[in-house]
Amino acid sequence: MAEEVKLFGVWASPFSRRVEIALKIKGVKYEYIEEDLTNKSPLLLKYNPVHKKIPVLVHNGNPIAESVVIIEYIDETWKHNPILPQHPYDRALARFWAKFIDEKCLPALWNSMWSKGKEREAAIGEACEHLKTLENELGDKKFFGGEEIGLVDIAANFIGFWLVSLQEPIGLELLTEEKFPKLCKWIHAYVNHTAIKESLPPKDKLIEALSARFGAASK
Ligand SMILES: N[C@@H](CCC(=O)N[C@@H](CS)C(=O)NCC(=O)O)C(=O)O
Repeated sequence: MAEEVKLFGVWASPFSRRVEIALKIKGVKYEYIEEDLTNKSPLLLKYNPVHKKIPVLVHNGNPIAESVVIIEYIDETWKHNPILPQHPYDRALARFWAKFIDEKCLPALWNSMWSKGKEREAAIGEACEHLKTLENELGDKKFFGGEEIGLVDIAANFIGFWLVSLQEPIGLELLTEEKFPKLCKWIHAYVNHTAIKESLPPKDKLIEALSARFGAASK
């Protein structure tokens, strides 16, 4: 049966880009549908009635929401070029770190970028602590997944591209070579990986769009 794979996303979203990276790693062809989050389509609301968020992957008519859940689904459906490790313990560790990124790192990084005053100061302190934890977890590996990109690398795409693209233009000095040499080395390998390179948004357009939307809101 011919596969039907559709992705509802937003070009500037690190979450929909995560799914695109996973599909590219697997070499799965897909139809991409850009959503307007200010005017969500009836299809998005139908496919993700609980969260009403992108990304949503629709595979042969079956919708799947939440980026990490989608990546695991992709990995189980197309088994070549594995994204999660094979051993149950290693799989558990990969899920643990992906969860740490989503629940701890991303909120602190987001608030470091866009909140104000004392809240911003506190967020920067917290974000530094979390980045240190990730730096230690990465150690001397090329990727969090080892020699190849894995779940944790894909989950960390906000750090690998969004944070490093935006921090300087918005006057934030967070992820520096001096403080995080291993993460900086990882970022270099990450953005030069073929599947990643093909899945990242244009940097200038991203800076412009996010600064206009969230920078203005935080003033
Ligand atoms: N935990 C979700 C987060 C997805 C998410 O936050 N999507 C945002 C865009 S970046 C969204 O659709 N927001 C619409 C809304 O909140 O109304 C995932 O990993 O997929």
